[in-house]
Amino acid sequence: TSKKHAKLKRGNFARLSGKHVDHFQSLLGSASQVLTEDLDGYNTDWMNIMRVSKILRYCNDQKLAVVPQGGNTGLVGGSVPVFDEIILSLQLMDKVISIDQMAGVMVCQAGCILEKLDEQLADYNLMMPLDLGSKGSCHIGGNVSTNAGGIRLLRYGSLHGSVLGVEAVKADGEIIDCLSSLRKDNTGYDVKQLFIGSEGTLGVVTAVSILCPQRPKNVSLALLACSTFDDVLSSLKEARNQLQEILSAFEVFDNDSMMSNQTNLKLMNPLKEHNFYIVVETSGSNQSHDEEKLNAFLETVMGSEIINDGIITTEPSKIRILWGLREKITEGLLHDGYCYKYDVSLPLAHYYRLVEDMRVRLGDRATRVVGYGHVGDGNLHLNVTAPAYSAELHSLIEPFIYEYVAKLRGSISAEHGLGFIKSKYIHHSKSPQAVVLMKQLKKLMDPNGILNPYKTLPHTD
Ligand code: FAD
Ligand code: 2HG
Ligand code: ZN
Repeated sequence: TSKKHAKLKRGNFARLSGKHVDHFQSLLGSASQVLTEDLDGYNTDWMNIMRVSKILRYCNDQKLAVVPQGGNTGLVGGSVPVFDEIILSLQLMDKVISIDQMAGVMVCQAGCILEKLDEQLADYNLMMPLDLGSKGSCHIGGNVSTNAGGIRLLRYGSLHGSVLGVEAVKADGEIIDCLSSLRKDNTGYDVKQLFIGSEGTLGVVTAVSILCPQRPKNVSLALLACSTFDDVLSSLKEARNQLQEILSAFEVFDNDSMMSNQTNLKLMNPLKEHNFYIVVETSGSNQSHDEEKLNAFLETVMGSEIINDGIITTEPSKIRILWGLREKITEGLLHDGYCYKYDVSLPLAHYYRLVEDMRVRLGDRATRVVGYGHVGDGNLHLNVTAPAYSAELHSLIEPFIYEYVAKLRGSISAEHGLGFIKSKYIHHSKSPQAVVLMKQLKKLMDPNGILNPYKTLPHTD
């Protein structure tokens, strides 16, 4: 402490001795209630951003490379070292700084776990504006650094809109305090946006201010089944039209995904077998109004035979089980052995054609070629599984898939980022001029290139 406050004179207090500790122990009735060791968590306030700053300044001076790490749930190899980079974990920076119920704004440190934040917000009738299958492990700092999408983007938009402020540390240790909680602030360039989605290559995010929507009073979930992808699109159109402001998720998965759930995770399909399954969720504040809308939607899609089968529930435990069928696909596929993962944005008319074309291309070399994802946002997850990694299979998928997506002016990474494994394909989704500008920004903000090297930007050219 004397170092922390070099100019401050200690008051005329007694020094803590064994005698005092004994007394506290007798007052509290147990030795374990008086801590005299491992006090770092108590002695360091939430301002331990100063430590991040000092670490980075030192690493920059010494030219030591650093990988910022959150919950390590990223799917593109961005959160782990490629060689011997130092891992800077944000795990201990896990404090909520403030929750303003009236404004619906939460400020918290980067290492807070997404699901825990959402649980805390429930006490204020608020919720996190994003929800991902990895919510039990991923950090808000990781979410911001990857600009994570997930199942609520359809309703609440991307983090580029709901993140109101960011505090970040640059490679040289300089703290950039853009931790505003204002909805409107057009003063100069919106610097915080640089840290959203830049995968730890421009700075380490240490705190975030985020706009949190009102928590809905009623949630209903329908699992629907249909035979063609055109039926999926017709249902989406109808859901948008009839459910409007209460539509909170619209997700799709194909029968191959359902089969993987059944075989690999022993999850039961509550419906008869169909080619496609859709999860439609509504959330609102007036039960009878919400139910009336959902029922009218279901009558339309079932009456016109767009949808052939379905179940609907408002019971939280059943909602969780049904969501599990969609959210556990990633986990289930890993049981096949090796999984090649693609996360693309495509015009809806071409969304599922890519999966069909890939199936034809790979034939029986693949165990499964599955398609699922956030169809309401045009985001397809195409996963190919096989018993083990094969360079031959890999070369049949790539660069074919990236060229396919580029031709349709889609994105080769809709929500997972480029990380290490996709950085060299950036040109398929960004113009050469845009990539040059990105490199210039990187040079400006991290001249020694110590932050997450080999990630996001192509390192071969
Ligand atoms: P990490 O994996 O630790 O890091 C990811 C990247 O961010 C790395 O480049 C890392 O260097 C950087 N980073 C992490 N923290 C910081 C920080 N504080 N400052 C600077 N850089 C940092 N993603 C989606 O978008 N939508 C989904 O629906 C979705 N579902 C998923 C479901 C499952 C089962 C799994 C395993 C993953 C899913 N993901 C999804 C991917 C992943 O969960 C997200 O990318 C998430 O945002 C990563 O957060 P994290 O804290 O785990 O970050
Ligand atoms: C999801 O939406 C995730 O389930 C993971 O983004 C997708 O594993 C994948 O490819
Ligand atoms: Zn996803």
